Amino acid sequence: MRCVRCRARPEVYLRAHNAAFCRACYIPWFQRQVERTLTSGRMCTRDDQVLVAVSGGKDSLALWDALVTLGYRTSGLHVAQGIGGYSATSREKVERFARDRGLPLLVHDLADEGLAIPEVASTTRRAPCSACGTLKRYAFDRVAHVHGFAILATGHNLDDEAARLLGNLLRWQTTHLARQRPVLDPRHPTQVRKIRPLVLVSEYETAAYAFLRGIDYVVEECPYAEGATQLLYKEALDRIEAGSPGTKLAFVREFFRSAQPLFAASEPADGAPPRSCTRCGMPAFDELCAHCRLLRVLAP
Ligand code: Q46
Ligand code: ZN
Repeated sequence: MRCVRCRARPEVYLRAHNAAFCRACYIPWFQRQVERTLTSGRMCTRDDQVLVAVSGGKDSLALWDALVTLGYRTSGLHVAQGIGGYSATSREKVERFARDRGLPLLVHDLADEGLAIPEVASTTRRAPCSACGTLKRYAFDRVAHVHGFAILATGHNLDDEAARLLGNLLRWQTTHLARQRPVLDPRHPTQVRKIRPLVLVSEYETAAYAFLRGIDYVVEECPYAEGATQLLYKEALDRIEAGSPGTKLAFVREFFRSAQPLFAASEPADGAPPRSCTRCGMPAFDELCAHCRLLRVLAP
């Protein structure tokens, strides 16, 4: 097989698209996929200021790189989780990426607030990923709100989205299915629009892009990632994809196109909108938001 664009020797083979690309043609192909998702989902325009959540992994750094190359106005946000060497390396990669390209970066270090994930998890007896999810989501909204951003982009890719969809379907979580979409508009004055411009590019495609663009990203996984249920779903989907290339893309794309609107229509207005946390003013479904409830357990 030759590069489908220029017939040169290919470096990237995409079975899902029945295509191969040389380096020079793959990079713009990937960026076009991202641009298409941005425009078809009406995610943002080049006039918007987009805050990009960057963990230091390949997906978020590839996303930031693609957005900058496509001419979007961006700043990075790194939430450091205080997970030993993993967090230190992640922060270093993000800071170097921003510095080398002269891009603005905000760093929010949970350890500075006494909220390093390992300590929070052991004191509250919560699973580390559950505590991490609560603290990260809060930090994203809070930092974006305080710094006046209206849009937050995250690097969730097709594999993440497919695994999430499979998990939601296996348990028929209709409320979650109604809210699983690549653009989530704010439902509270302190919330920002959340966008996922990589939802239609696979983890392999993103890794190939990061590699060909020379992006230096953190390769090691978070030590708490192992054993997550999502990984089981990803493995199952990988096996299906190997036997039937393109299934993941069709699964997610057709869900967004046909099924998700039906779930959304059956859950009018996505349930009751959040109210304001009495302690911090951020979105809450109770008197306190999930973040402040966690703080109350830490310091009753
Ligand atoms: S960083 Fe946090 Fe992930 Fe680590 S503790 Fe779990 S949720 S696995 S994306
Ligand atoms: Zn609160």
